[in-house]
Amino acid sequence: MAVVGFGRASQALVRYLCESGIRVLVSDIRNYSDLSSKEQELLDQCVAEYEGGGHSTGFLARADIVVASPGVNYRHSVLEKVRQSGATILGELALAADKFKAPVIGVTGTNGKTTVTELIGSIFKAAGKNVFVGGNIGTPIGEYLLSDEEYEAVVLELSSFQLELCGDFMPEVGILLNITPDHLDRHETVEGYAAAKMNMFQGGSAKTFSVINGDDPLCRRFSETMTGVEWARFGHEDHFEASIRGSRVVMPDVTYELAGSRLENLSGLLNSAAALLATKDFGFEKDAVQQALIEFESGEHRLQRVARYNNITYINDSKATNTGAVKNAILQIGSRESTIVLIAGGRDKGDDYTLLRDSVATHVKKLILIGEASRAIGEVLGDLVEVDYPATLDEAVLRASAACEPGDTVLFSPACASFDMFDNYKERGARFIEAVHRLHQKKPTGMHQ
Ligand code: UMA
Repeated sequence: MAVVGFGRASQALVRYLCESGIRVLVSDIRNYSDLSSKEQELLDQCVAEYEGGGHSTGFLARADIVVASPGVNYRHSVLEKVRQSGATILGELALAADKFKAPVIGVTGTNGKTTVTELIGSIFKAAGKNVFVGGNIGTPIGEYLLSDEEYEAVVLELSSFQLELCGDFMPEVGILLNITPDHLDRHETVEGYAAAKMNMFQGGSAKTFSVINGDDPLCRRFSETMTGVEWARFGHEDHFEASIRGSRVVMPDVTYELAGSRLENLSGLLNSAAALLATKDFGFEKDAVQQALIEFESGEHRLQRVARYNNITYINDSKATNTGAVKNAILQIGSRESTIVLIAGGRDKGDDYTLLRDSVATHVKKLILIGEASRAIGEVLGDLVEVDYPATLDEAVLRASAACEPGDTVLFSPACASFDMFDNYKERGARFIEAVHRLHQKKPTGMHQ
């Protein structure tokens, strides 16, 4: 077996394959000397041969099964040739498909995946269940395969990259939260992107309890192309199986109240309705579930309130790597009547920035654009508001702060990937937080919104 890409997901998988006595070849664009000592040690212990500096047909065609890491495009010309030579190309999910020993809940969609995955995990824990929470959220699926724990459920955040090559994977519960264009540099069209996500529902209702956002136009459009799937819907219509009414989520037998919780906002209510629908048949006590909702804290880098200095609020939304997420953030903050100075930009993913025009025109007074995509974003939105192009994130925070009046909000919500300037969105968010506090020469307070 060969593994292409030696990142976090593949390293866990390689350890699992090695423990299972399978001979593995690994290919990565990084040279052996560029790997960390821990990675080198894993290769030395577990891997038959390593190809560094790129992928070659000659090396990979020696395997009958080739597992592509989530970040490796399966349309890569070398993988194409390897497939033509007779090898099977799989993703980690396809390999794990028949190895789950507990019900699997798969969570996909463009935005909110991490929150819903965490929330479902919290509901299981509040009900006293031992649950594995992993996937795109950061704990690789391979860690589940390696574990001896007796989990009672497996909750997986699943990206379009993972679902593109998911083979026969069919979860007991599948959730589609929303679809807005994302990762078009990889999937090329929104149809291609949605098709990858729809792979999770291939088993239809016979196997998978299929949960979908009934409010979302693209979810509706693409779900109609799936035959044999009976969808349970959440959203704002009274006849949906989980219906949002004010601050409540109403289901046929039970109602949950979210007033006063951190989930009491548009995306929080939708995310809660999805999680409640997905967990409704596990027989949990209402009080335990209600408590999990009220106590839920959303993670870092997602609409994270960093500080308020001189009556200016600073919000870190570094996890917003597409226009759908940024639009949500703008609307959420704008609905509190605060005018926004938006810092955005980074590495372009083929997103359509025109989707931000309405929300920017209504709520944003200045755009501060950084990174590789700055000029492209400026071209699309520059006629609506004043635009500035600083060279660094520190400079962006300084200029955003200077453009604010008391009551305004500095929102860092990039609409792009981070990899042009940072290692990942977490480092990017941490650097934003540092820059905010440095500007005001105070220590981070760790405030959360
Ligand atoms: N590489 C190659 N050839 C390529 C591309 C990459 O050899 O053509 C190598 C790189 O040199 C590197 C490795 O592949 O050594 C990286 O592998 P990877 O990109 O698959 O990333 P992992 O470190 O394995 O992390 C992956 C997910 N990354 C992606 O999907 C890009 C992580 O999601 C996930 O948390 C992790 O597995 C654990 O399951 C991150 C992500 O950005 C958060 N996801 C995207 C998103 O949320 O938008 C989908």
